[in-house]
Amino acid sequence: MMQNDLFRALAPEMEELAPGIVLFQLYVDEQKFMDVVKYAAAEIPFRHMVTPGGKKINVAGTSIGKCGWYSDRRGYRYEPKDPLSGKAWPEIPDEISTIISDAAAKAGFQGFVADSCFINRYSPGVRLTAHIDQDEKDFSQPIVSVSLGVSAIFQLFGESRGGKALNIPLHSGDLLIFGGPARRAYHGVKKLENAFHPLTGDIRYNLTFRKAL
Ligand code: MD6
Ligand code: FE
Repeated sequence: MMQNDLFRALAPEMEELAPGIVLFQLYVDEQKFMDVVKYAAAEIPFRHMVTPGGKKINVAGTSIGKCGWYSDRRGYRYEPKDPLSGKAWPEIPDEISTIISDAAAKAGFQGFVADSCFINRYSPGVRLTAHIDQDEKDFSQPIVSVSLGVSAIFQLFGESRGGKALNIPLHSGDLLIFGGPARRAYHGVKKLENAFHPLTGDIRYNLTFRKAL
């Protein structure tokens, strides 16, 4: 038996870590989601966008779905097509969409159907500064995150950026539901350590499934 299988058999399937924050450890088939990352990047490669203020975003991103999260001098928004290539974002595969909706339902978010998935790519040393995801229309809808490759520490703050964070280690195959009162909380990811994972080398990927429209 693989170590992950043993762990999966012993650990609870899901655990509420804070109101609206539900962690499913080693929940997804990593290869299946890695294939999604490759399929996305083959169509529209990862790139470093810039903030409206003109700062380069160190986490590289791409999207799949009916729309994709985008940032440039014109602001943060969801775009129906990649503004750079003019191409539509590749679709979210049905099988993937079902896995995400099922997990959301188990955590109490029945009827969640993602219309967008933003994919983040972290190299060693890269961190994600504290932010709130607020470009989506309906905050009663959760965001569902899937992590792949090198582990990272996800930090949940509260109504402000500072203060003490709840530190949540996210490992390859973990799925995190981010909804309810936590949906408007500041959160970020600590600097990625220089480590090796057989699936991704020194990289961490994170896929966030949203209902944006
Ligand atoms: C990451 N995740 O884990 C970044 N946002 O790399 C996020 O920023 C995030 O995981 C909203 C909801 C869930 C998330
Ligand atoms: Fe976020």
